[in-house]
Amino acid sequence: MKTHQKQAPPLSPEQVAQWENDGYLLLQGVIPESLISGVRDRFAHVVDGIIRTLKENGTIEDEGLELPFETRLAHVAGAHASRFGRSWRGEIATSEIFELHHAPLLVDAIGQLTGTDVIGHPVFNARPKLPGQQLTVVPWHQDSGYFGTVSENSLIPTAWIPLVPVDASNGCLQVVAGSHRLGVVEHHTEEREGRFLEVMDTLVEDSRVVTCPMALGDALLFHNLTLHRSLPHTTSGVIRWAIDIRYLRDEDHPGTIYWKDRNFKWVIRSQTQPVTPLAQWLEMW
Ligand SMILES: O=C(O)CCC(=O)C(=O)O
Repeated sequence: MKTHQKQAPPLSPEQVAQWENDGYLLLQGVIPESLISGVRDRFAHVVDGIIRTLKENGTIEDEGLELPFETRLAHVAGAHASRFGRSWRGEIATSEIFELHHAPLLVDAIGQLTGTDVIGHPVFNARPKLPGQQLTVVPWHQDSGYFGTVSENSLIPTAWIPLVPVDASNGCLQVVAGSHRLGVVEHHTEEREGRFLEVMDTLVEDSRVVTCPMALGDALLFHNLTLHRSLPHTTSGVIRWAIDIRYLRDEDHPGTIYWKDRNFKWVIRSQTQPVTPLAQWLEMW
């Protein structure tokens, strides 16, 4: 007689409770090495283009071709790197980022937390944080601060994935546990170089601030209402490379997508809807 073994859910009851109570969850070792190296290669390609542009317009002499991915942009482009922006999206909308959204253990976890088909969200960013760079120090905010109050009842989990090991000295994230219960709070545009949206410090309960050091292969999940920020990069040398991708509970509002009018939906895992193939996803960009 054939028996059907019930598959154990990917997240333990304790992990689900932590997500529900605290609005964030650190998943260790869920991103395969092959996906990380694919994304690193893609970013290295973008860095190559930046450095070639700087060389062609006479800003730099030495292209640093022998330097590793972790340091090349900082060593070669240094002070000029900020002019290429604080986060990249169009440049990295490629098969590697599509595949990263499909990392099986991540997709399992997202499916369990949303309780629906796994839907991709259109907003993702690659963020090189250079040593000492102010432009990329992201202040306290909720992602729904950007997506607007239409997203207040939506579930838009972010997976923040570092491409180098991170800790408090090189710009890891901090979250405020339980802040996802606050609703969308008021944000204003910061005075600093980044001009990011920021919430007043008075809304941040110090005793609930959690610093999140992470290893390669980890993903930090946080709710669209969870207050979070990234710390300054105070060491020298290695750039803090990270990527943030997002998912959406099926049928929820994705929020006001401020950078483009593209409320498109793409399906990552479903029993009932056709999943979006790579070619179609690439066309969305
Ligand atoms: O990577 C960072 O420095 C900030 C990330 C962030 O704020 C986000 O993913 O919403």
